Amino acid sequence: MSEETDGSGADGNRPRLPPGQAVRHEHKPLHYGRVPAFRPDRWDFRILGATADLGSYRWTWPEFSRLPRAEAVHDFHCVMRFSTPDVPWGGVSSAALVAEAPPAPEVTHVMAWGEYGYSANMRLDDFLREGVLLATHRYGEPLPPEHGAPLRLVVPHLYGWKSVKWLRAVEYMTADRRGFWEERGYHNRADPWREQRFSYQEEPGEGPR
Ligand SMILES: Nc1nc2c(c(=O)[nH]1)N[C@H]1C(S)=C(S)[C@@H](COP(=O)(O)O)O[C@H]1N2
Ligand SMILES: [Mo]
Repeated sequence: MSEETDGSGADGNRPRLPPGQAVRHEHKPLHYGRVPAFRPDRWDFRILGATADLGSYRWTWPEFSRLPRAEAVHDFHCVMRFSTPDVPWGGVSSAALVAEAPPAPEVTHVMAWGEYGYSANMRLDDFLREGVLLATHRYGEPLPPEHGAPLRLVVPHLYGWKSVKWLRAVEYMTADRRGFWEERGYHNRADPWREQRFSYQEEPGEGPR
């Protein structure tokens, strides 16, 4: 499991699961809306917003497939109170991608954009956390369509809704803005170790107004 998460006890004896979670091994797909079809000739991935050179960046599927590869094994925590232990992912690390498309110094947050306008916001340091992947593979196989093919974000130290499936863009932002579920009552930060499930739990400074 990830050792990167916040909330470890001072004694280091952190429980295996965040509070209020139960193990579920099957990792049944969970999402809002339809599963989009992947058309490689029409697919692209973009980095938009406040880049250092003010331009936007675009990768076709063959171009994205040539980026340096990374692998990581993480527990996956859904806000619906189940956790799937030890999911192996393969893809491109967020750090490797950001190195190709540097953000302006003012960038504090990113918005991850999926197909059909699904989105999730997070702090830049959460996006760049060790272990965060733009994943193309899971359990050594290409992602199944319902789990986000061809590309999904994996942010294992935050609740699962931040791990945007069918990822198409990352927007660099100079201020925080709520994504799809964050606008609908879910917590802006979503740290499972602090049980940050709902927006009413937000402390001052944990979310935009
Ligand atoms: N595009 C998109 N990504 C999404 C979702 C969604 O509805 N749409 N649901 C999120 C939620 S709530 C969870 S728990 C995970 C589930 O990932 P899985 O279906 O691969 O288990 O995907 C996340 N990514
Ligand atoms: Mo979820």
